[in-house]
Amino acid sequence: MTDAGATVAGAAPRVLLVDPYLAREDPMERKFVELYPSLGLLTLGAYLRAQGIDVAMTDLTFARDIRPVGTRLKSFRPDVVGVHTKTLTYRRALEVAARARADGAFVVAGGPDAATRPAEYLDGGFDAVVPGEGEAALVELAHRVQRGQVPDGVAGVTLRRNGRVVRGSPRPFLRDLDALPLPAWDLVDMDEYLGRWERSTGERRAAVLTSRGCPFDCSWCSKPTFGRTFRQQSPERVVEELRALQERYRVDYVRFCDDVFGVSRPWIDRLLGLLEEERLALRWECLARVDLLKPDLLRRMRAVGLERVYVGVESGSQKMLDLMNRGTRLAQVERTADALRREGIRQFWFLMLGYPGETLEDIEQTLQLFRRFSPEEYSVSIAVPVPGTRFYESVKARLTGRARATRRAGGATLLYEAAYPETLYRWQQARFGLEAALGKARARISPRVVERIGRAADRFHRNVATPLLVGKKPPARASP
Ligand code: B12
Ligand code: SF4
Repeated sequence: MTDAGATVAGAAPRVLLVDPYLAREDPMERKFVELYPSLGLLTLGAYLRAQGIDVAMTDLTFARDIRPVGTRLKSFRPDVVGVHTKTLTYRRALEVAARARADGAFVVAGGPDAATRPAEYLDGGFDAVVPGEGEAALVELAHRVQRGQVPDGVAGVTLRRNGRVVRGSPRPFLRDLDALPLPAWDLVDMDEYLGRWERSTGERRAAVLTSRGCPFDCSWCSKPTFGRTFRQQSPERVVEELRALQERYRVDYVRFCDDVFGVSRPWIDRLLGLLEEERLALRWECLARVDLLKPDLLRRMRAVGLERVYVGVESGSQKMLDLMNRGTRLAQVERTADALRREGIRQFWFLMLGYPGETLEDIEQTLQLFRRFSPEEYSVSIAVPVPGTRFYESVKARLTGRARATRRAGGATLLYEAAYPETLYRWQQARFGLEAALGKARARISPRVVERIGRAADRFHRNVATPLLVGKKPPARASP
């Protein structure tokens, strides 16, 4: 916890930002989640400050419970408490709201979860929700609240009036991301974040965002905050942020957190050129699309420190990629996977099972693709129909009624009546697990032994597991 933003005299509104994510409560934290402070809140904090607002932040990431919020409420006495929301932290966010309201603060929620279900946050104790981009909306709201006015009619703010949910008119997105100040890193305990990274990897890692939104349109993707808009900072502004992280915090590894990194080729060419000139000696990783990662680009990226790429491969069946409206081709997946291997860049594949239209044969194609390229890391999840997406609309009459995928299940819960029972998908997930283990074993034991184990597993899958879980044999062509 930090005490940045302590009381300053004057008439400026006082805003306390809260991240209600407690790492110790998150069963997946140790396995999957990489700890970085919320860039949304750090940017909001910097923007509010630049507008003359007094800002403090309570980041619960390393806390034991929400008590630090109470302490900060007493010392800072904010007019407004702004809480960042993710589905995972829903309950904690409501607790924070109750605590802050008890102290007389106006409580507002923002972030991806509140954006998808504002009414539930209003019913749960929040005074208002900012479902979209937060900067300008929060500034106006804070001034209104500080003057003792109800912030209804403020563009981009949703609240309840006489029992009805009232949405302010949409607020235009910020046009120039370069105009945003650098994130207010001092609002959180950067030493704790960086120290943890240093202890576990030897690197001082930080997250950086170069753009907002994504221009692509995958059918299952939920984009409640920025929709299909896409804006990016100039490469010069990105380098300024990287330099600041190096100079102030000795950061030597960066995760670019953009939904898709390097959407525009001229933009990425310019950034790589600057990184070459500046010789920042940073290593980095990003998430990108196989259609954008051309081999010559990967070579240049590698030369300026790219270590790892997350790629949304999703399926080994072109039919499924088309149904998902991914806009990618299997040939691009193959070309990219080959080029990544050649350049010595780690690849992390995202794969998805259970999307409507998928047959056992499609799943088999995905497994075969995985077997061929053996990515260093991967995640294979069961498709989650998120409200507001075309996928959700297409299956909403077939929802199983089981709430959202639980955290512990980690994408292993089937939320709608798909082609096969949940156990079949779980079994298929286990097959990918075995495949990954065999891929790693190839370096240590004879490839012939590895192949034999793979073939035995395939036979078991075909002759025992599939009939047992699906109730019938898969078509002959589905068999490898
Ligand atoms: C980078 C990223 C990460 C990084 C860093 C997370 C971090 N600490 O910031 C890592 C990889 C660690 C990560 C982890 C997880 N993530 Co993540 N992540 C993202 C990603 C790609 C970008 C987040 C970001 O920086 N956005 C840019 C900033 C500027 O936007 P923003 O945070 O939304 O904030 C703006 C507005 O929402 C609003 N706002 C936000 N908070 C508030 C608060 C107030 C009071 C107001 C007024 C406004 C406001 O104003 C901000 C500025 O305009 C998003 C997808 C996306 N495009 O947002 C997913 C996303 C946020 N992650 C998601 C998830 C599920 C997770 C995990 C739970 C996944 C997991 N594997 O376990 C963990 C949770 C970890 C945690 N600490 O909470 C989901 C959340 C969905 C949901 N409904 O909850 C998203 C939306 C992806 C998705 N589509 O599924 N994530
Ligand atoms: S899945 Fe990725 S590429 Fe597709 S729309 Fe969503 S953010 Fe964009």
